[in-house]
Amino acid sequence: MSASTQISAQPLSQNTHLLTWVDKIAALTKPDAIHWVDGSQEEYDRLCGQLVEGGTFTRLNQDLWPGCFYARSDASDVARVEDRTFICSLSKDGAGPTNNWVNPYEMRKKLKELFNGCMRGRTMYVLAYSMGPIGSPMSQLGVQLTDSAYAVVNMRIMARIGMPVFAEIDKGEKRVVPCVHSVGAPLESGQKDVPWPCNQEKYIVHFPETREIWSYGSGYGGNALLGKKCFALRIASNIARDEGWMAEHMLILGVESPEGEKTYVAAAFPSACGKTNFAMLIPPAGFDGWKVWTVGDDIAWIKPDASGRLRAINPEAGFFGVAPGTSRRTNPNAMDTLARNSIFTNVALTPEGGVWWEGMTDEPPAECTDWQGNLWTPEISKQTGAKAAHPNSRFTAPASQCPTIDPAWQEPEGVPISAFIFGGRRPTTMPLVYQAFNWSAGVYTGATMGSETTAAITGTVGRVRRDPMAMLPFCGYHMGDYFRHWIKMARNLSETPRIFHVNWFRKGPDGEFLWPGYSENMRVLKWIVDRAHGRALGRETPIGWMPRYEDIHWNGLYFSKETFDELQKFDSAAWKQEVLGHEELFIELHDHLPSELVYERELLICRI
Ligand code: TSX
Ligand code: MN
Repeated sequence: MSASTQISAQPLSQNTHLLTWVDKIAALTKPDAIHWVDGSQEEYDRLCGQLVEGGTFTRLNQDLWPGCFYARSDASDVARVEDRTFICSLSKDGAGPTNNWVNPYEMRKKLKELFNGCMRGRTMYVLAYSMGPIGSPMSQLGVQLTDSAYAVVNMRIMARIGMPVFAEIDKGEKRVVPCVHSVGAPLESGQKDVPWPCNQEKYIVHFPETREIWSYGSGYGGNALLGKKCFALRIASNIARDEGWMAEHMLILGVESPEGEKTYVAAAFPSACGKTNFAMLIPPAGFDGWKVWTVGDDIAWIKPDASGRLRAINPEAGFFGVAPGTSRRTNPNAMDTLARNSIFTNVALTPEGGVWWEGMTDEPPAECTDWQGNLWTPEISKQTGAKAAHPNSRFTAPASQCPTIDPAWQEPEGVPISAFIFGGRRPTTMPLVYQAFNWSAGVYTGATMGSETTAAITGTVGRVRRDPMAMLPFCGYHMGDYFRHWIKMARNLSETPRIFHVNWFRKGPDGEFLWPGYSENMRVLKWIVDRAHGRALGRETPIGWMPRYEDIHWNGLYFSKETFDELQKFDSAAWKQEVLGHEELFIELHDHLPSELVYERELLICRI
């Protein structure tokens, strides 16, 4: 029996592969203790208590925020690190020009150095998780070995974890994705820990062929909660390509008509477009009897069923949402969801033991402690520009608490998808909504989508950044091959979902938004649903089908035909510029680009 086995607390699995691997990683990382995570409420409470004692967590005022905790990260560990994210496929060409590639043999050598003794003085948690409902044929299993209790308690909200997952693993029917995570901050004996241990050197590493994830140096979000971006998108996109399904960076919502007809759509938007707000949309005045149901706000796994229809599951169990801008006015459903049993990271702490962030209320608190632990007041902010909450501060909240969570959100077979929606933040050129002519034209639309850069992303405002299908940072293989996979998916379908492009952010000559957005997006959604069922009219334009003014349900809103026409205007000169912009990405991917997309581009050029 090895030394590591002796310090193991009770293993919760009999799977010999798993036991051997846990021993092997423990021998490498040398933790002081091993804790098999059972996933119970008692264990969660105990871990949160330990995080409070260690200074990572602050227990919020339980009268105001029942079951809620607050954490501040190290100031250098506040977001995903794309330049430290690696796809280590056997061939460089497999990863493509838009991913960082390192030879897997070189990377394994490097990881061995990094992880050697990296958990000294800490506990290694054995965290079994299921992405998707336990037992669903579309679900996938993972085990994350981590020295971060913060990662464990967040993962308990974001995924199904613990005993039922070990039971699933022990059935031996499904492959398990091994994930190793360390904050990279070993403790010498007697050394006092810090509230947010991490390492300046960060590595987020994926091995697509062996389906492995290794993450080093960060405790934050997508770097540390390995079920989310690392597994459910980067590794799952590889599995999906091999098995004929799709792992997409998409929200899923269901539209219910007054007659009780339910239509599900999946939508991809780049960051800062209000994806979570759209996933939790509340219909406006004039839509009595209509309801929008939330299935997921970030990731969709989509697969053809036996009858050739696409069905989707949300592989997650919670929302890891951007806090700033979330309010009673912009997203009351999110506010209700995060009101209890939630974890807040890098927002501001109020003197009453509550949380606050920019945009949460019209009136800021008279004073609070900002995300770095400093005094913040509106006056200080006016003088220095300091934000109370970090722009990428987050809430981690259980999906089950969302007032509009769909009754079918945990259906093992998923929900049927009738339409895909792509979108972006585009001040010009892009109309409010259009429908692509057919599947391959729709794939072209998704492949060329982009968004205006905001200061929060790049520091420069006003340039279009291409983010195909919102997957640029999340596709675990060559983007050109990914487009080909999209094109090929239609072959296995009896009925292809209709594909749409939306833009809530077009501006008029005065620089004002032309469209009120938010709840009013329901009017666009209704046209999309009606088109998907083949019962709404539109007119053919050079870029696709567009609603005429009279094709939109305007009850409850005064919106002039003049403004609508401006919102929907096809600007030939702007589109000539637009297709030139498409070329940038296409040149980069040219040797893997499916010919369908090359032809779609030619057709588009001829039409405009
Ligand atoms: O989330 C947004 N959505 C989708 C909602 C379902 N936002 C916020 C984006 C940042 C995350 C939006 N902002 C939307 C939108 O549809 N539209 C806009 C732009 C906008 C902002 C303010 C107004 C109008 C449009 N204000 C008034 O009309 C008063
Ligand atoms: Mn996302």
